[in-house]
Amino acid sequence: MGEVLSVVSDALRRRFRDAERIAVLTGAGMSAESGVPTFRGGGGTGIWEWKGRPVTELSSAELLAEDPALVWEWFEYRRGLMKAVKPNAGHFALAGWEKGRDVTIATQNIDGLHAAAGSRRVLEMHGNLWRGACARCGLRKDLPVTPLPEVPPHCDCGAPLRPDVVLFGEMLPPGVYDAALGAAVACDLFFVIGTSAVVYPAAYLPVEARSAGAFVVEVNPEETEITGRVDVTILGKAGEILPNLAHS
Ligand code: BJW
Ligand code: ZN
Repeated sequence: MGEVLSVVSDALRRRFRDAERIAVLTGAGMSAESGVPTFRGGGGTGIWEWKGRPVTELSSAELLAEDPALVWEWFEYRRGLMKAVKPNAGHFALAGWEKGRDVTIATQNIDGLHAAAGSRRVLEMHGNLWRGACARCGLRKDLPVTPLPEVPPHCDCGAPLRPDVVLFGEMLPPGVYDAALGAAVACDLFFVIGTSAVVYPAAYLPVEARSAGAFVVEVNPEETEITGRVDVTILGKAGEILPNLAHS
């Protein structure tokens, strides 16, 4: 079991200062301070629900096949929620880390807030809420507005689009996990931020990074599934902890 801290230690700041390659895995908690709801409520209080259905059902390949209009309605609701949100101090801190070093962010989030904060190497493992994808011709199409003029929106080839998001039980986009794994095993310092670390294959990344010799730091207000398998857990909010790491 690693160390559990409630503030950033000087030893960690030194490690941060000396790190040349940093890899980061982020989850829904990264955007919580921007006002984006997380999936699994704090303290095991249950899973995000909408219209009486849990997110595991709403964001499933089965429901998309059965009732695409309902799945689009759920995504339009989410897009409405996200429309007004902005990156928080945590996103901006990560973007600032890129100065003079190699930083890769593998995010499970579909909100686009890392790119909005200025991070350049962002691997979106679970897709993007602001895009649709065509099952017929493979086109990915930006859908930047909500409400959409037609639901479901259509591809240039005429087929209906689906949200370009990785639903439960679906494969990640080709190559994205390999790219994230490559960054994880090549870094000296790995951060796992704002994720309950229960969804795979994302949750393998900190474990693989540590096996390959990286020092692994978790940032989360609560202990999680991964806490016992990292070097240090800092119990705190991303927007409060991350800006503090670079201060000497
Ligand atoms: C804060 C904070 C603050 C709060 N600051 N922190 C082993 C290997 C491979 C696959 C599997 C496997 N075992 C099981 C599977 C299957 C499945 C899976 O993992 N299931 C588990 C739930 C058991 N995985 C998959 O289906 C994946 N596909 C796959 O592996 O394909 C191969 C395959 C194909 C066919 C069959 C089998 C395998 C795909 C997973 C895609 C998940 N997609 C979702 C939904 C996206 C769509 C949508 O948004 O509607 O992605 S699930 C949902 O969970 C979402 C998230 O990205 C993901 C992770 O959640 P996250 O980010 O961790 O959020 P929370 O809410 O859980 O946690 C928030 C945390 O923040 C908490 O800890 C808070 O404390 C913290 N926090 N405020 C910092 N201010
Ligand atoms: Zn098409």
